[in-house]
Amino acid sequence: MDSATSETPVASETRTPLGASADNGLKIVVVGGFGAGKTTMVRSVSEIRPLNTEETMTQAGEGVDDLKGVRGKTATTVAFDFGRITLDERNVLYLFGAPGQERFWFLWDRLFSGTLGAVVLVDTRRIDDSWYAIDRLERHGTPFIVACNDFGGPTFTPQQVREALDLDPHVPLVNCDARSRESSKIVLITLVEHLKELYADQARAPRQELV
Ligand SMILES: Nc1nc2c(ncn2[C@@H]2O[C@H](COP(=O)(O)OP(=O)(O)OP(=O)(O)O)[C@@H](O)[C@H]2O)c(=O)[nH]1
Ligand SMILES: [Mg+2]
Repeated sequence: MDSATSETPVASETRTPLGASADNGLKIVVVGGFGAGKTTMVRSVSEIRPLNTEETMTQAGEGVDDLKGVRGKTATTVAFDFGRITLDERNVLYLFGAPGQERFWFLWDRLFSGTLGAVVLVDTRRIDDSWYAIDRLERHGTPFIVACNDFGGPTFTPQQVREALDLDPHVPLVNCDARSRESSKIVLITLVEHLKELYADQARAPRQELV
């Protein structure tokens, strides 16, 4: 198999060194169905050259990998993607993109460990492919937001997407284009804001007295 894309240049030509005052690293994972755009998002938003573990898809995967809806895809993530984005002077997000194919799902538990929150990327042409990711995150107790990646397919109202995914009303839902750095940044900011609110709510919640 050819090792594909760790040499692929990032969107920004300049590399940003990690600031000396950055002392708070937050681990975020990008999950979702096969070919939903996870690698694309990590790649477009990372300020360092991202690590991608993509391999060329070969005939050996035929009959194993479900290529429905992703014909023409030539590479797939076989371990994880890794990138970094500085939020402010102190806070840095470390981004991990999960592999989307079922045969690599066993890696997800490891990826979730120590994760503060997750982005579920959804291709609305294949909404059902997102159920597994949402289910795993809910079971793991990892907070998440949902981002519908723009593949130019039919558009659905937020309400339709929420119903199809059976989403809790408190889970933020946004549209994005994973190829765009700005759009991907908005997704990550939405997640960070959501996490802040969750932690603020937890801090406000009355403590249960021990009897
Ligand atoms: N039109 C469009 N194409 C996109 C977008 N995001 C990703 N793609 C394309 O969709 C294909 C799959 O993207 P990947 O980033 O490899 O998807 P992935 O979720 O990492 O795939 P796996 O790791 O194999 O599960 C690539 O050819 C991308 O160029 C998007 O927002 N719009
Ligand atoms: Mg990938």
